[in-house]
Amino acid sequence: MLHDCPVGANIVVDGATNLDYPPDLYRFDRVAGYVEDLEQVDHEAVEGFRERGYLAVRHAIDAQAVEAALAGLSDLAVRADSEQFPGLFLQYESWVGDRAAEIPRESRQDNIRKLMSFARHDARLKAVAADPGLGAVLRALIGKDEIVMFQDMALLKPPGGGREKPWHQDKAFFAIDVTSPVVGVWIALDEATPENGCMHVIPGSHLEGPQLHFNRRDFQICDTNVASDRDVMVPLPPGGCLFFDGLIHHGTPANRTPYRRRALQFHYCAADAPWGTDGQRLALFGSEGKGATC
Ligand SMILES: O=C(O)CCC(=O)C(=O)O
Repeated sequence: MLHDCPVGANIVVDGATNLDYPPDLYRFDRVAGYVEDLEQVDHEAVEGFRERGYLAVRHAIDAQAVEAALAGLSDLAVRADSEQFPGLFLQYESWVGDRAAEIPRESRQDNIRKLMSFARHDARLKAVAADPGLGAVLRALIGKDEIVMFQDMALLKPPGGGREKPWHQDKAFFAIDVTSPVVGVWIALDEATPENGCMHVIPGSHLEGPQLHFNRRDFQICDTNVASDRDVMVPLPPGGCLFFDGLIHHGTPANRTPYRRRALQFHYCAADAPWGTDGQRLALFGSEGKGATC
């Protein structure tokens, strides 16, 4: 395991933009295989997930659910206000700096990078998290009948440089016992393309155990420790989804297009999964991750 992460290889200098990261950190020449819809997820697909650490489904939720989710997100972005929506968390893009209060409500959506803990505030978004078809696949992947969603977030990656999410493992952010299965589901609401920052994964990397993460552009795997030569991208149409293991190495490059790339991401575990302490998480994934959110 790498115990150091040279800052020079991870661009964090003052004045760096969202587009400043090593140009060869992501590969754009290999695309994941897919199953067409949730009903096609059979024993073989579940076995493939165990082996590769991910399962891509081209059509998971229908166009009506996508429209409803987008309307829910737009409403929340406009109305977000911590008194009205306790627990709702907004993270703005770096270009906003300390000017968040000056952004007109209608333009917030194109300046927000992340909106967290929304499901309890909007029935349209909650309906996606509770979709029975997604639930059936999640139960099969987790291997338990009783599962819980423990984190919900929307990743908006705005047009014109919405920032990269550097390579990471999601379990680096959760104090769940590291041996308990965690499955994330990432649902495209706009078409997710190589140009606007679709998901990238390293197949099989979930079997390699926890990796040290470092606070560089984010709490991330050191750029020099990423197996970019094994990178597979997962472009998706709106309504398509990616199920992925909580230990798989994954990331998304910046949005270099003038179009939105909005996605929902939910994390699930068994209802009886044991949770550990933050200290145990930091001991496995790196002490620089105190207070980090996925
Ligand atoms: O949608 C994105 O840009 C990145 C999502 C992701 O991998 C995460 O937040 O853990």
